Amino acid sequence: MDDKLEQLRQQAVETFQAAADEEQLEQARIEYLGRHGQLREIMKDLGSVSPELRPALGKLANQVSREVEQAFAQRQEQIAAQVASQEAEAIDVTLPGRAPRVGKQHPLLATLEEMIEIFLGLGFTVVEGPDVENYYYSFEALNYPELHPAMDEQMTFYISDNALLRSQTSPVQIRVMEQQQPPVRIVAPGRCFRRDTVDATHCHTFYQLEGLLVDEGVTFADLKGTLEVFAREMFGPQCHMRFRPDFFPFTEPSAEIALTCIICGGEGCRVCGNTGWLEVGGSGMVDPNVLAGVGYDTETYTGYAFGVGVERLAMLRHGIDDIRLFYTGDMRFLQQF
Ligand code: 2NL
Repeated sequence: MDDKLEQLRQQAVETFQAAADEEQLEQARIEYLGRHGQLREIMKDLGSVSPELRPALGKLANQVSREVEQAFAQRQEQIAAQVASQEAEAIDVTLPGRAPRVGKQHPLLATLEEMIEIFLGLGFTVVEGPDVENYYYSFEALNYPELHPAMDEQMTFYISDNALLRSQTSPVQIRVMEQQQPPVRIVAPGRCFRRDTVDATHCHTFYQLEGLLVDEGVTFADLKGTLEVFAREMFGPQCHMRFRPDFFPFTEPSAEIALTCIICGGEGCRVCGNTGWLEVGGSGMVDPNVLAGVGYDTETYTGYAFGVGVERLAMLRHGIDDIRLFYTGDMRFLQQF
């Protein structure tokens, strides 16, 4: 009887521990602890044991019974915990997928790259330079007179007496000319800064694309022809450029550049103020003083230059009426492109 109980204890504990799931555990419970289970069977035999041996055997039987029940309860807990953690980790493959948020190019940069692409096709190379410039490259090399309002703190951000945020990308082009003799055929894209009051069409920080071509025999006709090609490439064959006299210290003669209003096709509308034209920048023949300043022979070389506002073109391209939308980072605006 002792041996039987001992054997039962061992077998039952092992079987419970080996049960892989609730079903196997239940089978084992019926086998050992059930109403017709092995433990009950042995207990029944207890009645036929002699009275002297009965108390000791009874005690052992109770102890075995407790241990076997404990082993069952322990395994039951373990399996329950396993099931719970599996359920928590379960992946419902029938759920619709979560689309990852994919970023895309900002409309301003997309416009700038489109512009650059056109000038690359026309044989220009791209040059870049620092946002922070000194007085010489910002004004002196560009033939500004000694006291010009553009140099005033009212219009330019100064970091120190001789360090300021560039208000156009021309300094980059001056640096290139200092480094090489003509022919020069470059575009200089980049961020520029002016102390403008922010409104629907002005921002203190904006993008500009400047172009410069210096060679023998360059004329104003080359400038007009090149920009006309640019306008058509950018906005289609119906788009043309208009040149009107203007003034810049660094070009002579100078011309304002306007595009056929692409909103109304030149008919006249609210956006173009009924003129059929939209101003997008300035241009002209590089002033001989600028060429001489970088050491070019002004008897041999002439050049043209232009500067176009990137925001202006992006606004026209997409029919955007407020420049500030480019800079607020509002996803509702950006997701439209
Ligand atoms: C505008 C006007 C312009 C230039 C930029 C230039 C550069 C050099 C020499 C001469 Cl290195 N000119 N750049 C010329 C004419 C106009 O920009 O309204 N920009 C938005």
